[in-house]
Amino acid sequence: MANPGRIIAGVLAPHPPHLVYAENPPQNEPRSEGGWDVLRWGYERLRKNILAKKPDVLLVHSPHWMTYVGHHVLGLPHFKGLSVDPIFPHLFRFQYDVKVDVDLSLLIAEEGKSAGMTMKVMKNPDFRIDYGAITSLYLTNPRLDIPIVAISSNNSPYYFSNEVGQEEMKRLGEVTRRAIERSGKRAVLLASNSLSHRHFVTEPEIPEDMSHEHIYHHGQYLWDMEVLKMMREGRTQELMDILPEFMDMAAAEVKAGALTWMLSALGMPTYPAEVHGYGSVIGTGNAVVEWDHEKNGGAK
Ligand code: 2X7
Ligand code: FE2
Repeated sequence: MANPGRIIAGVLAPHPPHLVYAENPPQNEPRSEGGWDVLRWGYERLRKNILAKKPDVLLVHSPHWMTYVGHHVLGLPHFKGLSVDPIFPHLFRFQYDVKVDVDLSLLIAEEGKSAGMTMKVMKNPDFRIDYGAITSLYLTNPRLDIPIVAISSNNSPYYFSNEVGQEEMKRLGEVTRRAIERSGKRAVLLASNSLSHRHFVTEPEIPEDMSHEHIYHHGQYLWDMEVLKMMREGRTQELMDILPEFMDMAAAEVKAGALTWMLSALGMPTYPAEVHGYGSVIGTGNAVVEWDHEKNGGAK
């Protein structure tokens, strides 16, 4: 067999569209005066590490592509269009043009089916990729020139329970790892999730006016810090155990499953993760966190 594929890094890659808006890329229509700098510097540091590894493919699991029946993957080689945040269309109207690693998408669908899961391959050429996926992908690789695999968030945590949803995402993580091994590719996994998710309901006149930006309340901050401590100390199994409580107490966006999917694919790493940045966006807690799987011996 040729070289088996491997996961070279996992990333907690939050997707507030505000971070793209603040960067003023030519693909995004609205213009800004900046903002949320510490988080954006965190992405800058992450990007240096990730791009130096020369990944073949970036996989992203996003809560804003929610599917009620099973897990969906993109199944056409090329998607181009306008991604719009329905809540913040005045901040994010982004023209994207991405290539998809269809071979890997199909392997994930095949492995999922073999494991008894419901999988669907998205072949609608007019399908609009959600802003969560595009934001995490853009902030990790602004050139958007590395092929992607986008995976939907199955609704099970909301329809059934946190625990049922988490078990489903763990299985999806194992399936994804097996598919990557078969693919022969060097893969980076992006878990497109914020942490605590209580947010403001009134936007300042200037959205990037940082005098209005702070965590929603102290309890949300304490939860975020506890979770980040566990990541930095390599206590991911313990993190999995408290995650359902975190979801309820902090309305955490990890409920949608991306973090569980990614850590499961990595085999619940025990080495320390690196936190590149933490900051609030409309009051929600967001951290850019990297698991360097290759450096830590996770990718043989
Ligand atoms: O989707 C989001 C998010 N997760 C966090 C903050 C702001 C906007 O959108
Ligand atoms: Fe979100």
